[in-house]
Amino acid sequence: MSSTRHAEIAGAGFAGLTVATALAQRGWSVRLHEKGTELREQGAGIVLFGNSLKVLESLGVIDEINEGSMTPPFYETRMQNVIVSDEDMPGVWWRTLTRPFLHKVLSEAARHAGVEIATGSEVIGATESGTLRVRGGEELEADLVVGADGVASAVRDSLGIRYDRWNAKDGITRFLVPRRKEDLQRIEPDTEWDNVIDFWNLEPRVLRVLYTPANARELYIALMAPSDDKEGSATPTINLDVWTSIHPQLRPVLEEATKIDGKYFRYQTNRLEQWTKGRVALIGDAAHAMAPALAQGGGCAMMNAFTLATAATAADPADLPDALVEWERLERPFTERCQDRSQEYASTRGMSQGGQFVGDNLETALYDPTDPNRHLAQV
Ligand code: FAD
Ligand code: 5PR
Repeated sequence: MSSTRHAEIAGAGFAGLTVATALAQRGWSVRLHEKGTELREQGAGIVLFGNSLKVLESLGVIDEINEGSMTPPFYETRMQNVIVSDEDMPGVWWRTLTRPFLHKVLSEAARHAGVEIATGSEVIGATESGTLRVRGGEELEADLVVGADGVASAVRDSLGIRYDRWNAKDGITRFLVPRRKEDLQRIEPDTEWDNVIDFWNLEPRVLRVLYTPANARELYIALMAPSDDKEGSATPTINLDVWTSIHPQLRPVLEEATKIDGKYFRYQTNRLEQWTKGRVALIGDAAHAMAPALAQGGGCAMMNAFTLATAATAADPADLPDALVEWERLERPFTERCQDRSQEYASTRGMSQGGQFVGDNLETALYDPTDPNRHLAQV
């Protein structure tokens, strides 16, 4: 009889790839189902903090991540183009990068760890006894089933797990464009164009540009507007006249954005009654979608993916359902406090006052999911 434990995972986003790799590295046989016909991430840029960077370090990919990412000198916040804060976050590990790059590094790590990746494989549900159902009728049995299938999770909904949902009034359209640093410098020579710059504008209308250099060549820009602003939320092509009328110094990169089809996303927070049922665990946006204000949705997805893998590995296979309940009890409060803080910022637009990377707001960024003693003070 083989003692190898087996996991079936739905969804090859940052959560699914992380848990798959961490389990395979711990001796599990792992199959990862992705409904897309190829493995790829369509998003633009992402900011990661120590909590997820520690996970990437433990997965053995941090050197590669470092080579393809950067730490901007400051996280700058401007209101009506006046600087209200420049934060260098002493003691906080943070990197900016592109999503396609992070996805590629994680996909390669998963393959290297021996994860079997099934693309074009759509999961339609799961059962608490530990089966995953795939479109076409296949029922796959596993010791552990993971729903990492995003905000519209079929695994979650098939188990009848209920949840509350909050939508913010604002939403965002995101692009990856060339840096155009020399052109920007010609327009505003005194600006440090390697900074993250959060260009807030509330009057005469709410139009905000979050400017995030992701490496030497690529810039992530996120254009935020209320969902009832037809011009500000226009896609697939942004309204260049409207955006340059408020942010004229960003013209070179806004022009680049007009060449790309954009998609407007509204912020959403989901709170589930439970993250686990029997042998099934939910992670990432399937379990805890959050507003992006503190840039921790992906970070929490990766840290919960990693701690799920370590908790499941430490468990006696017969007691896995209890171990999952205990994992949720210990880990969930950290994510929920982050969700609450992010939701509060999103609904008050409080980030426009700057200075947010201090005190309790850094709890998630400073959390170390790879430290086995992390709960000693809490339990
Ligand atoms: P997803 O990325 O949604 O991946 C789910 C995967 O499952 C996809 O590949 C999908 O195709 C697949 N799938 C779905 N259904 C099925 C099915 N039925 N069967 C098989 N496969 C399926 N986070 C940060 O940490 N830092 C940031 O700076 C940041 N910025 C953000 C900005 C915005 C505007 C938004 C909206 C979010 C931001 N986030 C950020 C959050 C982050 O993007 C998400 O939390 C993270 O990508 C969630 O990862 P996931 O793997 O859970 O889900
Ligand atoms: N931070 C990041 C981000 O992408 C967004 C926000 C904050 C990295 C939105 O895209 O506040 O909306 C935000």
